[in-house]
Amino acid sequence: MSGTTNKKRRLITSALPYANGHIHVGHIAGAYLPADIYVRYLRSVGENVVWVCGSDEHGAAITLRAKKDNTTPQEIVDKYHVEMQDAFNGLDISFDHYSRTSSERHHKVAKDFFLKLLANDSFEIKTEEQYYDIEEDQFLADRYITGTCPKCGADNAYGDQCEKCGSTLSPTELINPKSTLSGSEPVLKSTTLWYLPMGRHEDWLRDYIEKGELDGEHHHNSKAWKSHVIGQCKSWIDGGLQSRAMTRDLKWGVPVPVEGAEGKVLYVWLDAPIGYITSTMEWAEKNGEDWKDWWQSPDTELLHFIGKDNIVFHCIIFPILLKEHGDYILPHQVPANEFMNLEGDKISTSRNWAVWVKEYCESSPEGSDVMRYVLTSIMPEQRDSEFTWTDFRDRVNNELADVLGNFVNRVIVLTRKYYDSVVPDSPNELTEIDTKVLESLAAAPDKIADLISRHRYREAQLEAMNVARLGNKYLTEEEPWKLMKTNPARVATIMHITAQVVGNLSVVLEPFLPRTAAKISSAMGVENAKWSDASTGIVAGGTKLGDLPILFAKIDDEFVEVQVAKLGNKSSNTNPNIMPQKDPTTFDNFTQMDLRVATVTECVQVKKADKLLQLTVDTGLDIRTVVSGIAEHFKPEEVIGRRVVLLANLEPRKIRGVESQGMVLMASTADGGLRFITPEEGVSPGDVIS
Ligand code: B3M
Ligand code: ZN
Repeated sequence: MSGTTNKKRRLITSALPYANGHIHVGHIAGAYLPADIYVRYLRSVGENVVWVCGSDEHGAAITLRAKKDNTTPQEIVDKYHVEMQDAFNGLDISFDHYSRTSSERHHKVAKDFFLKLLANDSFEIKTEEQYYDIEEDQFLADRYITGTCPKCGADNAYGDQCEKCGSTLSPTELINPKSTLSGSEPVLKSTTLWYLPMGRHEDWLRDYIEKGELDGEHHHNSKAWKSHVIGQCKSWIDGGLQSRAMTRDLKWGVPVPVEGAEGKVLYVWLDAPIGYITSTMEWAEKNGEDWKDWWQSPDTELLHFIGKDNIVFHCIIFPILLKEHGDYILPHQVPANEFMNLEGDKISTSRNWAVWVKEYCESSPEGSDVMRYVLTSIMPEQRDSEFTWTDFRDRVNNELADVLGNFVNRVIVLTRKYYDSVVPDSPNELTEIDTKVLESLAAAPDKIADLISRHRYREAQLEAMNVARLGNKYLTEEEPWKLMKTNPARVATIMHITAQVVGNLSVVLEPFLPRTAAKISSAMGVENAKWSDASTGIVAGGTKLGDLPILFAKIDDEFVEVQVAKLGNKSSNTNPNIMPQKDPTTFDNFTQMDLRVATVTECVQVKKADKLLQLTVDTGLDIRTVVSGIAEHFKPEEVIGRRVVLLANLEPRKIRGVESQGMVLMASTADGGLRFITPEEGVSPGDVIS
């Protein structure tokens, strides 16, 4: 990894995932697997590389989740900080350090950063009107406000964005705004905010982004930024960079370190990228390094692996913050990925339309490499892509099992059969075909390295698999099993060469399939091979090969069906007529309901209202009137005398001129019918239900 060298340093970051939910395959394909491949490759070539990450534990997403689950933000982040790491470990995502932004250390680092910007006059301080929820006694983050979209008229647009038409909004533009916390109408109240005037930075940013683009004109240049990244940045800058508030009126987050700023925290997109710095500090401390070498030295290249929704934060806002601070280097490359869809639809946490990594790894403990393989094969590098379980099955069966697994297995088995597992010595004579195979083999590591350096992981993996294809084809065409009696010297040549192919595979596949590569390298006796050891002489003649279990089990259709059936429904219930469960409520909310047994003593049709019956009920407390919308299902005479369940303390309301003092509970059946809920024998009016 490191040590004191004067070599160029590479600091790699992957987006700090919000600690408010589980990691799914879209996250992995976007920001973690490409970085893991890149870093494993750099380690193999002996580069000075460090890869940091951590949990993003602040922001409205966390508090909203805590609210929903009726718990505290701290409990939410503690839970997901652990569970997200389980997911990463399950797929052998090999961070050098994984941190968290709720730590004391990070709070200090983020506050110091903010104070330096304050001292540098980087902010504009403004007092303005913001939406405030009186019932909840707090200012409302953009995400806490919903209303009608002023652009397309859709309901439930958020304060910062309408998901229907994609427009960027500000909360005050919403029609009929509503607080998602209390449901009440928010009021405007004045507050002070620290703004980052981004407009000041347009000129140098344009140069900075363009430099990434110019580098891109040289086809084989690892500095080349992806065109979709450049495109997004340019359109932001061309649209004019607005000032953005770097503080929020919230209780959860890094407190604004200024006197009189109680109840204010740093904007999560200010504190989160600083989390990369804190994580590096922690790593450096453990490893006897100076973190400043990694953030403040021109010999360091900083690379951010992210998904496309984070581009503006990493290519525009964070560089501005680093520049304003003054001591830091700027990101060298931001190889953002686009999105991965799933079985014909967008991945969605709320609809459970996702493949959850922790769950997958727990149910398929041997499935890490195959999942990595498939995700890399369809990685959304230049455009959105799609994951399907049938494609997963086909790639595992036709590529991993039939090509890679089959080839490696044949080499091991034949060497055992013919030579008691001892690799024959290197041959004196080569045919034209042998020479061609060895030439292709010799060229492969450079080809793969070049593609990885340019963040073309799909193609790189394809080239690595082509090494197995090369070996497979060679073996199939040379048919050593037909020559053993007539030409044993030829067989020895073929088996020596195929051993070299397998030995190379253990090196070039390692970034993609680390577990498989480890199994192969151990069987081939090349455990500690580095990238530069991948050559046509990697496995010396005389090496005794070990055994190797079957590398990849084939996947059957039942597996596919089981996986697909998990999508979209949280329970095992697949009946589309069953209403999904509502959002969680609190025990307190429930105990506020006064549910009673009551008996219907009289019942008549409400005049001029086809749907309504007027019931007189004995509640044990009193005799009262209840209006119920059940006339289409029951005649009055069918209702008289029934014992029912009554919500007794529902606020009285007038319905068609009749005051209704409660609500009779009914079961809505899956076929659209209505049924009474009838208490058991032995229950009388006035009995409380709880
Ligand atoms: N937590 C957003 C996300 O998970 C955010 C990334 C922070 S990176 C500094 O998509
Ligand atoms: Zn809209």
